[in-house]
Amino acid sequence: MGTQGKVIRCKAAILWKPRAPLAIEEIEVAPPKAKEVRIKIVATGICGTDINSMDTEQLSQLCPIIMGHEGVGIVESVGEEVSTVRTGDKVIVLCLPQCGECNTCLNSKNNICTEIRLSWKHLAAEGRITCKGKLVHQYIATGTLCEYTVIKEISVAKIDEGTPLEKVCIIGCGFATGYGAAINSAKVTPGSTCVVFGLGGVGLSVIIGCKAAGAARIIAVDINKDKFAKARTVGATFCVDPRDLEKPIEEFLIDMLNGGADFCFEVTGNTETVATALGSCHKDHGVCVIIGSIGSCSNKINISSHLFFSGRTLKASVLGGWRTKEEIPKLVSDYMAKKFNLDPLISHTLTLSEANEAVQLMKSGQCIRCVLLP
Ligand code: PAD
Ligand code: ZN
Repeated sequence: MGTQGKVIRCKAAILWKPRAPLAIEEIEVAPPKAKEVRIKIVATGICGTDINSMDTEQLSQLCPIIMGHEGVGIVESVGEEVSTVRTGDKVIVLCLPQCGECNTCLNSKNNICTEIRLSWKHLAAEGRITCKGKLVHQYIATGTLCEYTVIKEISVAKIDEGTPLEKVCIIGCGFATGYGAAINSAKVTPGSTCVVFGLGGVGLSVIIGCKAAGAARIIAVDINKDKFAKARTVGATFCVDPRDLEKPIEEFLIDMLNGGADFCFEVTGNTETVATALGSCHKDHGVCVIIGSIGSCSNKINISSHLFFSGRTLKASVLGGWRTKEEIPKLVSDYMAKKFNLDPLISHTLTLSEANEAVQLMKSGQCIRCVLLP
């Protein structure tokens, strides 16, 4: 290939400061070093997490930063010691890495590889990407709103040759997160009742997971009624806007579901909705899973102690509990085997140059997932 070993100049959507629009800039992407992979990004989704983060002051010390973390592409070249992918492979970017060597990867049942610290620092391959002479960070150690990127081998997995990349990019975060929260984290049981708060791409994926697990009733809750039609398409049996009710939504749900839901999911990202979702669970056995990345890390969740004078469980879920490098490619294969449909989740398709339009579509609540093509 003509580009191997050379610096690639290409486009990226860069955030120079919080709350600013994304700037489409030329970046320089250096060749990958040991255990790194350079990827030609073919499609990338925009997630609610990108949108929320872009407006937080915490991102200011990381700017300039390439946003995006739901990416797929083709390996352009690999550094030394890379053994799991090679040039020409179709790959999915993993915003939660799996190193295969840390205590979590080797022993534990959870999926939080200790290399997640790269994600918190927003560094994938330090110093490999520059713009106007400045080092550029990569959001959640990925930064997929670009034409080429360099990331660690532990943050990328090979997927089937025949995969339509423009569809499966959203498996990289939104779909895997929601679907896995139902299947792996909550372990939704056949015949159960489920309530999903927040009907974005992640919440709708929770509904798909609840349905696949055999839930009998799936209640979809959002303050934007425009989301209800899609929720019904993917499996919701009842939709409700809490603002239309005369009593608090948890009281409404406890009455409707004979004491509360078996499983509730917080997928709005609001701290207040956590207590609401927990309070909507059945007091003796209800399980509440928090998925929404609850705003800033300094936020506190206010939960009345009476909610725990019984047997409720409150738990968190990161990237749907999947051990990413092993299991995300299997999810892609499941998509190819038609075990679930991603079409209802992709409401818009634009180009990388239209990244700001995609951000606005997400902010206005009109969009489930917008996939950006080069
Ligand atoms: P989104 O913005 O598309 O969807 C959020 C939905 O919540 C929208 O439909 C809103 O209208 C709705 N909503 C907002 N406030 C309320 C409220 N008070 N009551 C009911 N509904 C409300 O985002 P998304 O689906 O891409 O992501 C959802 C959250 O999940 C977001 O906080 C994101 O940061 C988080 C997330 N977590 C992980 C993880 O691994 N834990 C991964 C990916 C995304
Ligand atoms: Zn995401």
